[in-house]
Amino acid sequence: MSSSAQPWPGVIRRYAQFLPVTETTPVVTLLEGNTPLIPVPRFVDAIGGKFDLFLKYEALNPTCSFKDRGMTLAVTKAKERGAKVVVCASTGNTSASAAAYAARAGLRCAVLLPKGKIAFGKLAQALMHGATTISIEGNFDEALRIIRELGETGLVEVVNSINPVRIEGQKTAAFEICDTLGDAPDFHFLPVGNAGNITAYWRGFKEYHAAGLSDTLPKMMGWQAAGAAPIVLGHPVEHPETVATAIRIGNPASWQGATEAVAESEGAIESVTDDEILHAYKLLAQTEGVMAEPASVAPLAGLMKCIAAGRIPAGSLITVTITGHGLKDPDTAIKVSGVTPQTVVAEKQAVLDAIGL
Ligand code: AN7
Repeated sequence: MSSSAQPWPGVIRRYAQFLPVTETTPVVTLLEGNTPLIPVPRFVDAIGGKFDLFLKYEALNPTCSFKDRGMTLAVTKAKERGAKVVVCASTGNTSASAAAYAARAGLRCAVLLPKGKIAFGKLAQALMHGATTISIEGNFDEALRIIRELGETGLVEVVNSINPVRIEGQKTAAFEICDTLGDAPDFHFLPVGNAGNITAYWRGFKEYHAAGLSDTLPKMMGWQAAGAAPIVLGHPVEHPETVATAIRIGNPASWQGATEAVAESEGAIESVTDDEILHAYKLLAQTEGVMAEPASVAPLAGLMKCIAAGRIPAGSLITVTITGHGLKDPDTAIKVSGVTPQTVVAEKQAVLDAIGL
């Protein structure tokens, strides 16, 4: 590092002017944000695209998902208010992030998870950071209902995105994209589960534009899994199902924010099947060396559909949020790779044979 370089201070200090903080706010940070915007030309070639595509690789946040941007602010504000216990419902990533930031802040944390539907890495994080980890015999939507009820008791601080500061923190990803590209992209693609992130990005792009820090606004393109697509269907889904457990949500809390983002930006929210998701999952990993969790590649599956339908003008600038790391869900990765390691004797010739040389 040269002597003039400033170390990255985390998203609250970097973007304080856009966030509900003051000089005396006790910032709880793991130096989240400043994630890379990775060009993926081999993937674009593989899907027959004629445009520039960049991945906002949020897997490189401290707990390996985009949730850290909102959680740094949610836990900071909880601490500022003197809360002792933070709670959330989660399909996995929010709980991992809440558990980590609560540990960092010295607060207690309790997380409610849909039993048996949490990717293994995410569960490991909640347990390892010392959160009280509770499996609900029900899905995410039922867990969130209980969290709302807990919030009303006044005993706990809710750090789900029904807490508005979560969305405020998450909008910083849109700022970073504009800072890196010098302007907003033409399209921004991302997965939609509880719909907080699409709401946050749209707010971020609009605020940067209003502040004169970007000249254009992107079309917001949100993607749900076909078995958990309430916004696409126009009604809640009682029993959501998808391999992309992160977005296995039937009644999104930020439904209205998502609908507004799409209407105002002239974008869309549509769905992709689990097969389409898993195809994009493997293709990205094998053409670019980028490993994403299944929910994170729903927008790439969606982009492939858009190309097939001729909806992407040649020369467009497109960004996609890769919301979580592929290592979060090692079981799905091993299953989808379709191979197992070969065992051979410990001899050079056996290894050459195995490689096919
Ligand atoms: C990897 O962790 O809802 O539409 O409880 O983990 O803002 O909900 C996770 C959501 C996309 C959807 N990609 O974002 C939770 C949770 C990944 C995610 C989403 C989630 P939102």
